[in-house]
Amino acid sequence: MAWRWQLVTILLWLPSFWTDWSKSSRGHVLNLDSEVPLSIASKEYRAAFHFQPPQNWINDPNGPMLYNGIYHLFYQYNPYSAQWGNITWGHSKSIDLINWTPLDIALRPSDPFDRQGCWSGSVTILPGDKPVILYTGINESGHNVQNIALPKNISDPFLVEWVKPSYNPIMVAEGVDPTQFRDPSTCWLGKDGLWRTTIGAEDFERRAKALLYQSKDFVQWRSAERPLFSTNSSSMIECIDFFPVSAKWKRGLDGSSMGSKEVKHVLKMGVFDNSHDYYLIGRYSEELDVFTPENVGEDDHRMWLRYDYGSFYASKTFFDSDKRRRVLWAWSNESDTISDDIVKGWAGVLTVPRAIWLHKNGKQLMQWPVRELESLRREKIELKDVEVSKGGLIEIKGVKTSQADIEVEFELPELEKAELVHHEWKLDDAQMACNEMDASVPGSIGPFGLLILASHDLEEHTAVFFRVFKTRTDYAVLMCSDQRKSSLWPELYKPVFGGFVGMDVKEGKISLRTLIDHSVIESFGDGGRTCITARVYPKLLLSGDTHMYVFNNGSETVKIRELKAWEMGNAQIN
Ligand code: DQQ
Repeated sequence: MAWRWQLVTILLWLPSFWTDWSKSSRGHVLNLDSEVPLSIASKEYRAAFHFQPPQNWINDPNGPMLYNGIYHLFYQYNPYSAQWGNITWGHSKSIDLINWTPLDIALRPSDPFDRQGCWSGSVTILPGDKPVILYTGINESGHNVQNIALPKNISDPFLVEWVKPSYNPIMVAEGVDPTQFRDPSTCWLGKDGLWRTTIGAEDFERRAKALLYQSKDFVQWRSAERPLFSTNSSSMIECIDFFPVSAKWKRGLDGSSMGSKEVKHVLKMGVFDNSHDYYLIGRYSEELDVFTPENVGEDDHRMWLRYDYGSFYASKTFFDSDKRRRVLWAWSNESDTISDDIVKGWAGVLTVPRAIWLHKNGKQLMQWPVRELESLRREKIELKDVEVSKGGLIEIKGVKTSQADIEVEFELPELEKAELVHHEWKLDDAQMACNEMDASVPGSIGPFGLLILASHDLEEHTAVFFRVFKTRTDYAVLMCSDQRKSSLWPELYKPVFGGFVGMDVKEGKISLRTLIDHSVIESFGDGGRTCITARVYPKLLLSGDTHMYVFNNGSETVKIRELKAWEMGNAQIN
């Protein structure tokens, strides 16, 4: 691979770049070859290395597993349209988590117990290497019931066909709203020989419950005396994921690992009302069969942690026993309109597979794209020790910036210079803080970061950046992904996302990795401590003239200690 140093263009900061974009034309861009007007339906918005089906609608990842050396991924899929509906389980296989081959649909609505849809669920591999699917069926009355499906031919290396035994459903709602009872988790085995699964539900007082079910044989299931967890702070919770993490090692644990001081548990819940995935870290008592979170108010979900502060929902992990790691996927929805999706003929992507582990502080999870993704890295450019002073804008040239992987480490100036936070709300609500203090609002240490998928005049750009504050007792680092100027197409959802990076800023540095894949911008702050995924549709993708800049709009100089940017190749996806 050619490793080369690139010249950088240092431009002056022009404040008008930030303000004048809205005056520009909103007309179609002409493709000079064909003279056909290009539109938001252009294939330029499809991803090159994020998982998506060849066409139509995808939502939740379901039942990821490694079976006989092959990774399988199932997903909520509408085979007929780019809108949610007619939900089946799509199925693909891979040997590296990056390149995927489509297989036949694994589950389709077919029986009274799933006539109206085969909704989310999980795979558990039973002793003797027997994979089993548990999934939610929507029955003829529109109720959520839990079903089982088994491979038709266990010696088929790709497990293409799945059968639904006639004894389905195996669990029906008891004491909870039968229309809000779904998404069985991967099962774990207790010391008592009973299998367990947890299922999200809403009771008649509109309180969320992670119900617990137990079974000796995977056929007869009974509801446990108590839920695994319940909370007043949310109504329905979806796609629960419950898994052990090592408090000592970065490596992942099998779902049934329990019973040691070094094992903590993660309970991840999708809050239906706001489509955010939250998680709690705590202890699972095998004796009582309950999960108790550590250090966090159970009854205020705004205090819970998030894997990702952007467009990221219905995530699911699995234990990769080959590489001894836990791998996470999530659904990232489009932020254009449904009518755009129908014209495009597709909607939804999955985030890149991320390894996930407990930070050594025991208080939060860390995430990082699996190493296999690096096989797609092509041309590389590097920068070292470049100062970016107030108003500095440095163009990163030499790689195709619409399909790239960028890692940058910033060296911070004296922390004493950080702005003092006067208004406490700024520390409560990161999204609000990013909203009020966008990249054009000057600060002291920051805003600094990347302008991504930017036009040369910055009329279009997505800003991913940091700002450091001084609080009464410490420092706080804010990470933002601001999509408000991401596109000149009208009628798109262009939110601002933000999260605090609970890092020790006294070390004097902060890193950012961003994966840019056409309409996907997936960012990892401080080595994967705070992540934000955004969906954007810049018009300039159609002309191919995309730019990327490092910027600093704070009064204090920050230094790019090292920046590496790789152009990314195309994965073979479905
Ligand atoms: N999506 C599925 C449900 C799940 C929801 C339906 C979460 O099973 O609760 O497609 O996105």
